[in-house]
Amino acid sequence: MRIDIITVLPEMLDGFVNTSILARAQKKGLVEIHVHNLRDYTLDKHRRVDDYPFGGFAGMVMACQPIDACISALKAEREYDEVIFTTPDGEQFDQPMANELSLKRNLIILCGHYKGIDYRIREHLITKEVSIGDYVLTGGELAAAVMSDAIVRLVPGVLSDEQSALSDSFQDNLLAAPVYTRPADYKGWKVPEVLLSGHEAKIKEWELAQSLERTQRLRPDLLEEK
Ligand code: 6GU
Repeated sequence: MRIDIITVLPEMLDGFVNTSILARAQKKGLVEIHVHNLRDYTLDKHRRVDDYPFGGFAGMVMACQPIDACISALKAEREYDEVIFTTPDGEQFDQPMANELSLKRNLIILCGHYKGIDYRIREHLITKEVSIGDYVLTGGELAAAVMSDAIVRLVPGVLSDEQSALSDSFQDNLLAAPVYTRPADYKGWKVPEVLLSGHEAKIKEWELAQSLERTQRLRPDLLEEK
């Protein structure tokens, strides 16, 4: 899978893209993440990518030309399954959306900024508008990073144990059960006895009961849906 992220702040994404699981996934050849600086595509001699809004509103608006030029250059190289725009008024990103997007081949994520982008870009080039939650960020870079992380870890082979993505919180609308490691007794804080029993069926039963209890207590809304 390949993700192309278009941004005015590439340095915000560099660390993320070249660190940890994402870096390993790229080295293994499982995913490619390319970050594009929108300023490289502007025809403006001052490298500007935004302009004043028509109508005299406050704030700046990202102009059509650089965005169109960048997306067109990418599309000339390969077909894209989705051209995503990060915006607080988009569809709410969640685990089902991450699952769906992890099955795609090529994705573009355009990071929103300033007051917004010229609406014609949204009408003509964007295929999906996504928000990561009901709060406002200064730009779409963190949203693009959140989405890329959630998507890439689902690509087969990225996580060492594929089970570990399938047993995530949310994959079955249940929160995950607590986990523990050695020592079994730390300063008198004890690991639940059943986990030390070696009794596999009992452990599975405990795990499900914990998941249900935690979901009921912390996220009852997950049990109500559908
Ligand atoms: Cl995708 N962008 C911005 N700027 N703010 C957000 C968001 C996106 N999702 C939640 N808040």
